[in-house]
Amino acid sequence: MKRRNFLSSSALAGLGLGMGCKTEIQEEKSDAIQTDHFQATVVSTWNNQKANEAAWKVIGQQGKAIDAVEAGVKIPEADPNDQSVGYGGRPDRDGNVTLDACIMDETGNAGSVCFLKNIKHPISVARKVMDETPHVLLAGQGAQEFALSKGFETENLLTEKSKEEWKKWLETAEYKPKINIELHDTIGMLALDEAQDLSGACTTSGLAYKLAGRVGDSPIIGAGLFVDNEVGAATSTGMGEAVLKSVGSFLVVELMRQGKTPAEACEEAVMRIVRKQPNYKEIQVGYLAMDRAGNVGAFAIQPGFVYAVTRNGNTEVIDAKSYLS
Ligand code: SD4
Repeated sequence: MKRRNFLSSSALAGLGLGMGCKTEIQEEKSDAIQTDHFQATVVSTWNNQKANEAAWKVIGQQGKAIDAVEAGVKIPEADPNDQSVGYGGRPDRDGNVTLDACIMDETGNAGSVCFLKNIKHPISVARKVMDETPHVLLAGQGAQEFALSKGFETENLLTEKSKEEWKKWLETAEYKPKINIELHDTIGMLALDEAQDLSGACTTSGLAYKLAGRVGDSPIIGAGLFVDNEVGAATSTGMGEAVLKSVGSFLVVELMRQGKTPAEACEEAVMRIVRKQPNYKEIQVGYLAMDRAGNVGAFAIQPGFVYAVTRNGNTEVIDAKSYLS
């Protein structure tokens, strides 16, 4: 068929006018995973109980998952003692704290920022990118200018503690990210609300002492986070390069679409790294996933990855299984 004919007939079909039959969209079989029941749930990477509690405040009052995940991850973003996220995050090797974050809602809308400096809540800037621009990802100076135009204020995010540690690191300046230490505490959060809608958020200061300009998986839709309301959602933590190279969170969701449980999907996505990336023994990657019924699963390369699950207002911290022991 010539392109123009194809376009006009598909446009007609799109309007349902083609042959008096269903539209193409209606004809396409939905691959939504069927659920008899579901349970509103909040999950997040690492021991982020306080973040879960903040998210649950929204979910428990019949609020939306998208508002819950934003409220949740803002807790570690504002916490100076969390040195992997927001204020207090460890800097790059030039001493600049640069932040990455993304957010995705039940409709598939997404917003993200990367290489953002001096703004405490990158997740809220990402939300504004999603809600108030036609774009998905804003970077660096442009992201900061956008944030300022939306009323965010600049502030110094480098705390004395992170500054001192960075100065100590400069004495040797050996760049070897340490498993579960420097790769610890990035928050990826997934929430399922009482309307059975899923959303997710992910926010980080990235790898400590990274090269200036380095961006990891956390702000990249499909890598650090992916949400498909018909199937489930996934997020990651650890060595972002390994996740980027395998489009990890998208992979986890697609594996759930094919019938794997959240735990099985996370394990298979980890195995993809183990099979294809020769340095897997030296790195950590953890995946966390939830299906649209609220079932949760996780898997990591190395031991030590934990995640927090909240249901009915009660939070439990669980050890993820891992490939290496
Ligand atoms: C990154 N995935 O920038 C992040 C780091 C991380 O806990 O997860 N830290 O690669």
